[in-house]
Amino acid sequence: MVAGMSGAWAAEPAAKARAGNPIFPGWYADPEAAVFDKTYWIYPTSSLPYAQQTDFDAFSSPDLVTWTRHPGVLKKDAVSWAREAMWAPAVVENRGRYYFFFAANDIKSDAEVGGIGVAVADAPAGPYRDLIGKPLIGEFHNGAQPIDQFVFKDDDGTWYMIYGGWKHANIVRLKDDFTGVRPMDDGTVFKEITPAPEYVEGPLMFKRDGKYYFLWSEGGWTGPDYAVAYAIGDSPLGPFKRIGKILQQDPKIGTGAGHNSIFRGQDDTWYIVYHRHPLGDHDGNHRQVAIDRMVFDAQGHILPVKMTNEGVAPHPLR
Ligand code: FUB
Repeated sequence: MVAGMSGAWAAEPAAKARAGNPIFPGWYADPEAAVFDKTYWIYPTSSLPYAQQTDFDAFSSPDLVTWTRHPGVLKKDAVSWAREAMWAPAVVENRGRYYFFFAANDIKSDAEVGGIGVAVADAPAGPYRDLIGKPLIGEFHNGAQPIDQFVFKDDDGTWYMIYGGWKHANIVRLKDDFTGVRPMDDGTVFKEITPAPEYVEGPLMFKRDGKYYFLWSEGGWTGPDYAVAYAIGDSPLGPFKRIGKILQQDPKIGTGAGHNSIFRGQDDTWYIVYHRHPLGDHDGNHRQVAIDRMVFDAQGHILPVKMTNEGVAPHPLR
C-alpha cells in the first residue's frame, strides 16, 4: 500500500490536451522561439514600464504544452551599459555556448548609450553575462533604431543579424564569435533591406524549400492594429516584395497580435509564437504570449493564421 492511496491505484494526472493561449501567465511580449537539445524555449520581453524592464525570464517545454519558468536568466546587473527598456531577445547556440542578443535603453540618437547587445552563457537558462562590455550596435544606420534583432545561420555557415525599428530594417554579417560585425562581399556593413513602406519593426527570417521568408510587424505595438506581414526572397540580402499580412487582431480572440517568432516541429509542422492584447484591455503593456499553427499552401505561401484560445496540441521533438 502506498501512502495516500486506498484500494485502487491512483489515476495518473490527465495529460494536458492543448496548451491554451496565453501559454503562460504574466505580461510578456516579443517572444523569441528556440529549440535546444529537443526542448522548446521561449525568451520574451518583460512587458512592463521601461524603467522596470531590467530582467528577462525564459520558459522551457518538452512538448509546447507544459511550460516551466526560468526567472531572471539575464539581468541588468550583468550588462554595465544597460539602464532600462531591455527588449526582444534573440537566442542562439554557437559552438556549445548560448548567446542572448537583446536591446537596451531605447536610444533615440547616436548621442545616447544603448542599442543591441549580446550576452553569453553555458546553458540555455543562463545566467547570461555581457560578452563585449558595450553595445554590439550602438548607433543608427540607414535610419534603423538598433532594436529588435534576429540572428540566424545560413546554410553556408554565415551568421546574419537582421534588426531595426523606426520603419527601417538592416542586415549585417556577424563575426563567428559574435564580438562584432563584418562586411558583406561588396564591402557594405549595414545593408538596408526594408521590405515595404508598411514595415515597422520585429524582423525575422527563415529558410524553407530554398526560399528566404522575411516576416515583420506593422502598426503600433500598444494598439489593436499591430500585425505581422511577410515577403519571400531568393537571398537573405533581398530583394523582398511584401506579400501580405498573415496575423492580425481577431475581435473574438485578441488584439495587437505581432512581434512573432517561429517553431518548426517534425514533418514540416510550423508554429507561430507571438504576443497579443486581451480583448477589451487597452493598456499597451498588457501583452501575452500565444502559439498557433502556421500553415503553408502548395505554392509555399503562408496562409492567414487563425488565432485561438485553445492553443496547440502536444508536439514532443524526437
Ligand atoms: O517590447 C518592446 C517593443 O515593443 C519591441 O522592441 C517592439 O518590437 C514592440 O513589440
